[in-house]
Amino acid sequence: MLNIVIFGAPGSGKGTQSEKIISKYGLHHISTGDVLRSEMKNGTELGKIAEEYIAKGQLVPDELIVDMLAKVLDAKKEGVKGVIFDGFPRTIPQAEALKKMLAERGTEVSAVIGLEVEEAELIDRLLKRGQISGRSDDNLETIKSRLDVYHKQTTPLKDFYIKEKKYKPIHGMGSVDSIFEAVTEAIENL
Ligand code: B4P
Repeated sequence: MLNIVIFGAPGSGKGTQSEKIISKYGLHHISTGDVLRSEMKNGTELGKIAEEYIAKGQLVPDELIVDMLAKVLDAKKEGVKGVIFDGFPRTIPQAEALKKMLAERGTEVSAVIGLEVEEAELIDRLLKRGQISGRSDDNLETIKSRLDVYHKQTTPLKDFYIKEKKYKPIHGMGSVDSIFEAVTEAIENL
């Protein structure tokens, strides 16, 4: 199984590069952001709770995310070659939960692709997306709190995965295709 975690700040290109990885390697895509947005659209109990956190740029509590992820993982199609985790894990407890969940299913994280992008570029991309996405979190105030949350709660994961020898840094500036070339090279070298 090829299990890839795509890691990076909001706006670093996780969703964008995930789409390309899926087409090339036939992996199953799990984006916690997409699942949460679908729950919000359907007005579920989880969606209502998530909406409050997302609109403020905060992370949805770990226990809700971990339960949600376990269900999505078990619902995936049989026979897939692996999974791409997009936007998960975002905290150390989530990373520990993922390790345990995968070990229980006889597998593990193969690599963590870290998209490294300068802050000004992140803000620029998200503001641009905000003009068309209609997302409640793509406005300047919420983007700033998302970046703050990212620095405080998510960046410690980089060291977690460096210690596990799984972290592959990728220069995430430039064209989508040139970044994908670097991503592909990292995957081919696993
Ligand atoms: P996500 O949906 O994961 O949103 P994101 O971090 O903003 O990343 P996204 O994938 O959308 O952006 P991308 O970088 O691809 O999460 C949304 C919220 O849900 C979180 O803030 C949190 O509240 C909650 N949540 C999700 N997962 C959670 C978890 N595990 N735990 C707790 N809470 C959770 O792209 C951004 C833009 O840049 C796009 O418009 C794209 O077109 C553009 N772009 C990409 N690459 C580019 C390039 N090379 N050049 C120019 N533009 C580029």
